[in-house]
Amino acid sequence: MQEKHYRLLFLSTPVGALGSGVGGGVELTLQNAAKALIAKGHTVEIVAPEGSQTEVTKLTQIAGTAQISAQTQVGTDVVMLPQNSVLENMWSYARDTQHQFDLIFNFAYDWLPLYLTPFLQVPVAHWISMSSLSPVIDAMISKTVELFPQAIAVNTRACADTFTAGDRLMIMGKGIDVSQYQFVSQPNAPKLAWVGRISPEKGLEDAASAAQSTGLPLHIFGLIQDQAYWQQIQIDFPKAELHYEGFLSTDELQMKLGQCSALLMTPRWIEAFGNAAIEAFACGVPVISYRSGGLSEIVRDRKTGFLVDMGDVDGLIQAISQLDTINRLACRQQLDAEYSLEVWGDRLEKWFSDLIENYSYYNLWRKNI
Ligand code: HBI
Repeated sequence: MQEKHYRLLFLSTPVGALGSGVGGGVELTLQNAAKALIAKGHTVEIVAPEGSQTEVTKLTQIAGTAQISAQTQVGTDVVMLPQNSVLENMWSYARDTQHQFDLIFNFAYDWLPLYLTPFLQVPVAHWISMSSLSPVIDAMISKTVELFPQAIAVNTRACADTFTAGDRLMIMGKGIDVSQYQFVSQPNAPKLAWVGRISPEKGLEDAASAAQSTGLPLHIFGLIQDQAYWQQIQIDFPKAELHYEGFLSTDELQMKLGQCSALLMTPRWIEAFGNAAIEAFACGVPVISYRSGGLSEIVRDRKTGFLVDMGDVDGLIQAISQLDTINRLACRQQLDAEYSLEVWGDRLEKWFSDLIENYSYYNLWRKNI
């Protein structure tokens, strides 16, 4: 079979600069997807808002006003674009340069990129990085996948099932660069970790409550997206020993995460995937998580951590008391087997190959209608 060499254009989330943490998990997803495909001989250019940074590959920065975060638009059936929208400007760039690429890979969770799919002359693949939040985007996902079957991917089956067109979305899983994470067989002192954007849908208050009850320190990693929410948690749990560590680079995060006894994941929404869970596994850290979204498919209950009913803080405390029954090596082994960049890269390459090969057929068909 002749070696494939695709030229790929990646469009990052328009809510914030790549590397700022505002884009949450999708920033890591995008950079790992680029790494995985470059490792297989393809070329990738990343387009992202001004102020972005990456060491992975060529980066084109686009000026404009950041997009409103979809979490603030839950349940709405309107689409909003600010004046001089960076999302609009990123897609103008894609329109003007599309013929230099075999495929465009969109990471924005927005209506516009979906709607524009049939207007481009090259295939557009979409990564939907969160569960269904708004009917207007959900409807546009259905219309787009109707026109372009296989063009839209999500992390997990649980995430797909939140969309009307869930059965037609590609389940792509996730991969991380395993070589960036050091396995720690025995932490130096008992402590808990929590990783994520500090925002109400992530349920940090439950982790603080469990820390207060067990007397274990809780190390918190991630961007403070909602300052008032963070202040309130410190007021509500005065006896919890909370250490805010900031939004760290992957290397700094894994260094500190590896020294923790467990990672608590307490989402109050359907967690699309939970990058932090596989990063914890890479360091040998068991995950105690609510049964939410993709996390139910990642954490093996009683083997690589514990699954607890959403909101059940007593369940979190119970699981913390049973951590010594978990073999930390099993966590790393699950990661190596299921979430390596090689495994994920093969899956992404196959997906793109199908879209690119079918697309020429689709174009022929379209010209004949
Ligand atoms: N909101 N409108 C919009 N567009 C995005 O791409 C987006 C978002 N909110 C959150 C977000 N992306 C990422 O933090 C998640 O995809 C992980």
